[in-house]
Amino acid sequence: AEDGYDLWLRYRPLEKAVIARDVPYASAIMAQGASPTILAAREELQRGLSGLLGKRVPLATALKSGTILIGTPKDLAIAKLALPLEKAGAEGYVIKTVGRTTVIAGNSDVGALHGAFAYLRLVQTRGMLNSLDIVSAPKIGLRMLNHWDNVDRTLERGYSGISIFNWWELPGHLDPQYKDYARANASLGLNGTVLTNPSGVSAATSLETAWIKKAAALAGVMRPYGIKVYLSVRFSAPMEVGGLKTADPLDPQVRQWWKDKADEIYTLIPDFGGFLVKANSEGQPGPQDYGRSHADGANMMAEALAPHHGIVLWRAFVYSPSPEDRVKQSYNEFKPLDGKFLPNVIVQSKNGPLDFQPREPFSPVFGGLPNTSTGMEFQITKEYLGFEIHLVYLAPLWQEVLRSDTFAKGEGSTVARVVDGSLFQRPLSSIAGASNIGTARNWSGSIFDQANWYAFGRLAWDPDLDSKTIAEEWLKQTFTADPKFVEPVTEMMLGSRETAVDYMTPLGLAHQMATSHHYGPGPWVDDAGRPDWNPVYYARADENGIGVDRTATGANAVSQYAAPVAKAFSDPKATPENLLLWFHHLPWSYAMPSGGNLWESLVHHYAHGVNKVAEMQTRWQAMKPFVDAERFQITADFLAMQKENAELWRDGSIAYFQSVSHLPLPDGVPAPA
Ligand code: GCW
Repeated sequence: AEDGYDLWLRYRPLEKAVIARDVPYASAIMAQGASPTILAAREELQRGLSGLLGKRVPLATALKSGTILIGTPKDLAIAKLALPLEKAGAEGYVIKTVGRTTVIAGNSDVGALHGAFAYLRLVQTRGMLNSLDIVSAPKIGLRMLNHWDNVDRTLERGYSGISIFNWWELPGHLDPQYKDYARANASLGLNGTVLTNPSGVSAATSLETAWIKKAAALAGVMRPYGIKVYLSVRFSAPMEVGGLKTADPLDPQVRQWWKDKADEIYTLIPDFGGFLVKANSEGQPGPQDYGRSHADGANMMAEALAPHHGIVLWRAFVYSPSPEDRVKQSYNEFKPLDGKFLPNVIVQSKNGPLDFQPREPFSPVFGGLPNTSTGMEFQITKEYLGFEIHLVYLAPLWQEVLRSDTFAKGEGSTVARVVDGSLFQRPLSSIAGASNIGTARNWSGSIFDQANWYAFGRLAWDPDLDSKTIAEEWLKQTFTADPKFVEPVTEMMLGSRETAVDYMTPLGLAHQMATSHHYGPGPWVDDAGRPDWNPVYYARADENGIGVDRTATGANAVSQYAAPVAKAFSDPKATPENLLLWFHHLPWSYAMPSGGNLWESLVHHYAHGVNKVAEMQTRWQAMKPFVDAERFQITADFLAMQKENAELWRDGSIAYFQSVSHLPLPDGVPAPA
């Protein structure tokens, strides 16, 4: 059944005419070398091509005309071809048609494996394979998923079942799904995975010896696929796991405990990636509990990991109840520490200064820390975007962030260039996505949420890729290459994020979701337990107007950006309309550059969002002939739910804002039910 388990690695037979015309030199597979990675590449090529070509593609033991040749220059047949491997880096690849041979090569076995997956992607997306001449290398060093999976297998902010990591059965039993997980990630070129949630006790438990052995078993499955395993660690683990009386990072016993723990981990997992840490954030313990700084905490762990070449990913998602605007706190905390982190520390910041909202400006941490390796953290799981139910393709959101110009070193200092390390010539670079994977047969809860996992991985490899290209690739591999399907559905995906912004948080509003679950609307909520969790704090609507003044006359968050950006955000006329209320408190009568006044525009955005969901429904119905019953139906059902939810967002939000603005509904907008 087409339940979505195969993800984008479906390898269903191509049309006969396409095979004859476009897939030459694939009659047999000749793999050079016998490492587990080369064997994995060979296995994938055989599996993929046999499926796509509709007949078993044999392995060859001698190079014949028409064969695929895969390996590294360690092999003489490949070395003598003078391939442009100097541009492929340690993990990239060359794919080149040489005479009547398709050569797939990397400088390393993992590079060759990435090339095998890239080649299969080309075949699946109906690329022209007659005279290939491709070189590709990842632009970002560490490309990883962050699982918010608890050791009891519950997921924090997961909407797709429970954790695929079955800790109870590990290390004794390796579920075959682990290998499919590794294949899927390797197909995108991801090279790391953090197995555990940075919040809560899992980050301590997983440092116990028995659990390290479980992680080691998973590392064994990931290793051939070029994926390193990392763990989230809890700052207080020396007390909880080690029985010490303190976790003070300047205490010699504590420092020794982390060193010993690191040594133990590396004995069991020689290529262990490192630690992810959430400290002094949302109630998690941290160095500030002892009057120490984030740098003291991070550097203690970095010292323990450095002899083993491990990395500390120290999260910048730090805030506490305070009179200071929440969106300013992360930058305020880390700016004074710029340059104080050891070389194997990465400060990992969420894309925006708040919390994975449908739209936020980029976080000023990007560009603000020239002497710190600054990693990107995106959220693949859609905590604030309708969970697995709403069809929201996230690549346009991520692309918007990556292409934002920080102006940190003048024009062209995009967030992407900060993250890939090139702007400030940083030794380390990283990008992480909070995973949306669980035990659901389709992995992500919905079919279209697979596209977000896919898009994250593709952007991690190349942050300059375009959302449209990625959507087309994914659709062709996941469903069909028929343009009558791919074109309309690509368009639907590309518009879907803006649609969600419209019915949830238009014009730069944020955090209007109901308390704690964050699914439905809650603009009226002012009793979430903490002022900085109250939706009313983020809209500040009253009879005079709406929005948060973050200019110099207000919270002055604009001051955290480079001068040209700060200048634009300080002026409502120069602020992009889609961020207007993030930076400005404006009267309802404010004349919008796009027409009408602020009140009318706001209401129209909500209504427009609902109309667009209705359009998505109609469009999907027309796609029925192209999609198998099961995947068609779950998508149709979810769109119907999304439509109802969007109406609730529209009606609830408008009703609340109207109760403070006391203004009549503009023409063309239905009165709330
Ligand atoms: O978005 C918030 C979530 C928390 C999460 C936190 C974080 C892992 O509501 O569930 O905890 O962010 O990123 O640490």
